Amino acid sequence: PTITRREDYAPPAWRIPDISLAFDLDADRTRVRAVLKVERAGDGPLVLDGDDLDLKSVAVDGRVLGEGDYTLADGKLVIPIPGDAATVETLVEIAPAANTKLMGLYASGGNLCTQCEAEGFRRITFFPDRPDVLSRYSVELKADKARYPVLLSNGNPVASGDLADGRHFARWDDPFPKPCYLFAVVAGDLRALEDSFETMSGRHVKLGIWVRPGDVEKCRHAMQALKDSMRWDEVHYGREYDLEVFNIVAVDDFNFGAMENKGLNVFNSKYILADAETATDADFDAVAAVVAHEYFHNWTGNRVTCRDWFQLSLKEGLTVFRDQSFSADMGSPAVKRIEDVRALRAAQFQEDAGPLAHPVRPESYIEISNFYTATVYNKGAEVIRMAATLLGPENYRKGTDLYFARHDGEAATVEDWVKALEDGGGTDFGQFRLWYSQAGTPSVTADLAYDAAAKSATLTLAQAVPDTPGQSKKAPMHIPLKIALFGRESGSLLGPEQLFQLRSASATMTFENVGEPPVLSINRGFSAPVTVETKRSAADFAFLSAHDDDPFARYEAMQQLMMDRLVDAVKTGGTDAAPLVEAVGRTIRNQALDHAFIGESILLPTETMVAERLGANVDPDAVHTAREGLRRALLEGVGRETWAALHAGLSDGVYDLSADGKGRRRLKNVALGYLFADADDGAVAAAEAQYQAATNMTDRIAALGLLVDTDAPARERVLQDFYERFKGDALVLDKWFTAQALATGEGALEKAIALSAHPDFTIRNPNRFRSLVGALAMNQFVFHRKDGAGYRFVADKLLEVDAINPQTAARFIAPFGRWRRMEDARAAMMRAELERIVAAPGVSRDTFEMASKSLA
Ligand code: B3K
Ligand code: ZN
Repeated sequence: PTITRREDYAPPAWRIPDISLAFDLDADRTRVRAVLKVERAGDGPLVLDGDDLDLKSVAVDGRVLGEGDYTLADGKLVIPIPGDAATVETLVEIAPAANTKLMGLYASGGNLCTQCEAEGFRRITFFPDRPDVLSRYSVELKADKARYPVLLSNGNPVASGDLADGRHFARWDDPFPKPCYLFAVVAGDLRALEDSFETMSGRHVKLGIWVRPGDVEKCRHAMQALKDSMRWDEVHYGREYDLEVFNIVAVDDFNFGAMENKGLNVFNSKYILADAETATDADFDAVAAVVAHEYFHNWTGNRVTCRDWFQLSLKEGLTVFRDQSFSADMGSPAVKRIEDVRALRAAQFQEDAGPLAHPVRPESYIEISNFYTATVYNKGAEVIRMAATLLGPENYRKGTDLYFARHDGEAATVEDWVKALEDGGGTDFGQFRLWYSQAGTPSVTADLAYDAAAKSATLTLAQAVPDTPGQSKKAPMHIPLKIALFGRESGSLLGPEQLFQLRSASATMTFENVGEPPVLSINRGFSAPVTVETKRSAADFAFLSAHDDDPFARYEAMQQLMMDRLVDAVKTGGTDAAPLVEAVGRTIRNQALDHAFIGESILLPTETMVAERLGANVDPDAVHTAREGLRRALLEGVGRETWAALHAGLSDGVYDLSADGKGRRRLKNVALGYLFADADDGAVAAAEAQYQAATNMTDRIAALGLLVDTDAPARERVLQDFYERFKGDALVLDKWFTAQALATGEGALEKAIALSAHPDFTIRNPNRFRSLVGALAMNQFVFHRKDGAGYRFVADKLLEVDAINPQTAARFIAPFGRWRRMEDARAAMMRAELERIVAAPGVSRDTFEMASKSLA
């Protein structure tokens, strides 16, 4: 397969300032007429990309070309054009209903919709499918009015009306030049939740969220999030919305979360539809975060777009940072930071430590769809967060203002972004740029020495960046570390927090007037995406978990305490949980802490996190045993009555979506989880009672998620009940599959495999596929079952879906890529599955790239 390299970038030879598209829409056969105004910008013929298009005719300046006048091979339509400008017209036919890749124009639930990023536009018409070709679009849609009463595209609506034979049309103009990956069309039987927004300059924008007729009421949370994001972007970045309308459409069949098409976002319905009965608190938060993310792309992605796909983090890292900041402002910043760091560690740290590690700005790819990764998105966001920390709020804002002023209407690079921050913020990011080019999670070691006589403390810091595929011998990074010392005796802060910039391989930092033995608090707020190794003891972590005033650091101390216990239990069978039990007990009794924070900090690290920490020769059974053992030790140690009282005290039946309401449910369900550690009759009864009495999905699914792990009769009762209640609701049925795929009890794998034959299971819907197969691959204990049956099942399903939808399939390679960390027998079986996948006849380039790199 061909490799695309960053260093090979060349500007386009032709500009296309204008394009008009006319669609004759039909699920089986859609005709697309494209008229391109082309202007020469370099040498050579006009080269247009096309994939799976049935070309009917090509004309240049009104003259229809014969077969000898152009060439069409390997997805390229090459048209020699003698002069410097021309009008090129093509007519193609496409088959949306047969499009199982869900890229280009496809059918979902009887409606038609598009997905073009990254390279889907070429499946709609012939065009230079690259983000640095920006055009003004004018679009005409024609379709049967009864089947497709709603016709939407980008930009502003300019005309609509009836045609003969029960058909109708709509015309849309988008005045803002855009790359083709932001193009969208939707046709279907949809209803809108409508609203409006007055922008900061007093313009009125018509808002619509389009869904199935029965789902309109489930769009209220998304609509509020949209209006909140529009205001937030004005206040925090000075960015105003620019069209007369903003539409969102929710579809059930979608390869990922959502898409920021100009003025017409298309969403996976999972990130729009929400009400108390069907969506958890986490679902509500995800809806708001994704709505905000896609809205924020209007400036970071659309008005300023990417020059080439190696610059992807320019829009994605920045937009993730913006949506994280928005969610923090709308809810609890401390809890949001904890959740974001947990997600980063679970996905990105693993990626950075494995065979698929790559820099935030990658150097090469086979298939760009494989690079929508946690590194590009989440580490990219951390890099911008560090830049903002180093600049401070005012200078960061000067930098972003300059970025928009300089690059509005352009296709920019990561370098343009960093330069704007430097020039606007008045700093030098020379060394800081390494965050974009060097892969791997830096590790920082910190050693604190105290001289009681001199009343001084010395902190010795050192950094190292691990080797990653294709990169070794790395230069030291520019790492902003927020640091503070606490007095062991007084329990209070010894001087203000400091921002230390670690820029060399090692450095020291001295603290004067330290009148008592200090305890180190480092990387507060998770100021840098690094791992920190210190010689701090269990007592130090217990101390910090009680005294640190930085919520993240306090959370982190408890997590370290737990992680150290778990690692010790796996390695030596050690069982001394006393300091941890004491710390957890103290935390849950602390009235000054909010419920959500307590819930997060007393949650045990996942089995996957423990495996990652062990690093090598992992036996997932031993990890499971150790973690379950610690869970029971906390049940007994803190006391069953304490957990039961905590659970009961928070079960007051009040439901609202305030931060406090969500926090109460969070802690209540964490308490139920501990009560369930030995799944005795009392715990099973409590969980079943909660399931039955639940007034909302958060409480109901939490109880179900515990009950699936028992073989008590309650298990089948609640599963059956849940199915009957929600079988008509695809998103909720996904939860039913997921809960079972995450179970770890007797015969869990056989039960999951049996579910793949359930009439409601299908590999055609990505959400459903992920709900079962994706969840199973995340279930470390079961996926890694000793006999290799988990690997076999996931690999079989992955290959099955690869034949129809490569993008969805390729995502499931990563769990196999962890083979190097496993004990020998499992490692060999995982490798064997990867080899089978690489050698499978007809394997997609998406899956081939991921699997072959995972073997290396
Ligand atoms: N930009 C899209 C992601 C497209 C993924 C293509 N494989 C959604 C987002 O990040 O906002
Ligand atoms: Zn995005």
